[in-house]
Amino acid sequence: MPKIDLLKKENIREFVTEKKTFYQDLLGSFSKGEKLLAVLIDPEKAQTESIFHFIQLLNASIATHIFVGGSNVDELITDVLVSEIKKHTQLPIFLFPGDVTQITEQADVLLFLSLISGDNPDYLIKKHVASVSKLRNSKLEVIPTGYILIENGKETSVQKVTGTQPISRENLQQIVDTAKAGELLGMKLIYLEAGSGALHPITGEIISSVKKDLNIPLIVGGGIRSKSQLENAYIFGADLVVIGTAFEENEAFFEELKIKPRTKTKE
Ligand code: 1GP
Repeated sequence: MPKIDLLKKENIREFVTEKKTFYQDLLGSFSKGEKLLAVLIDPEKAQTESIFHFIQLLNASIATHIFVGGSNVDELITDVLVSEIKKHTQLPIFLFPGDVTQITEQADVLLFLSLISGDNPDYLIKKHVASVSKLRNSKLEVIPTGYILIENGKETSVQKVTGTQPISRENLQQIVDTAKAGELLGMKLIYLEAGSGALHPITGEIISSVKKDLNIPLIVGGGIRSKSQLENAYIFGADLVVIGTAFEENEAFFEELKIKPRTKTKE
């Protein structure tokens, strides 16, 4: 293997300017067993004018990431909202888009979601192809993410918008195999989604079964409304938890969560 002379000026510059990607940061946290929390902001529900107060609470909380996305929003709204959020926080902003129209350069990362629990080609490849003209010269960091919708007791907007059926909560093997297929296809993250406002969050049994079989980080979201549900998701193996509705409906929830989510996973 050729040796790199670290004392050579050109090599030093290369070494110093190499910036870690957001995905490398995630992997670093996961390898240390750190637990991460993303607050989801839906541009359809958030008011750009009053977002400052919400972001202040968020900054003072245990949140480590901000996700922005929703089922029905256009580019302009998302663009304005993300640039406003960015003015008030240092936290990384990840796009969690419901559609190509929500891709904006203002964010740091694009979760390039494939809805692998469903069979709608639009959400498996067509929307991705349609987004390439926006992404070809983009500075956004794109992270391919396997998105798996699991039945939660009521119909969710993802289900309605995509016209796909979620996987039954009872069908554990199907869920585990779908997540593994996502990893084998080269996806960098798996997101287990119960749906916004879900009646039942993803169960501990599902989280731990998927986690056991997976070599990439696991995101869990949908219907998490209490500190104990959040802790439960971490204990069973979620690396990053996403919460939206609970913060939207009750800002005091930021206060209730004042514990550091840096606990180790149950072995
Ligand atoms: C939805 O997983 C996220 O896509 C968050 O769900 O709004 O129920 O927290 P909640």
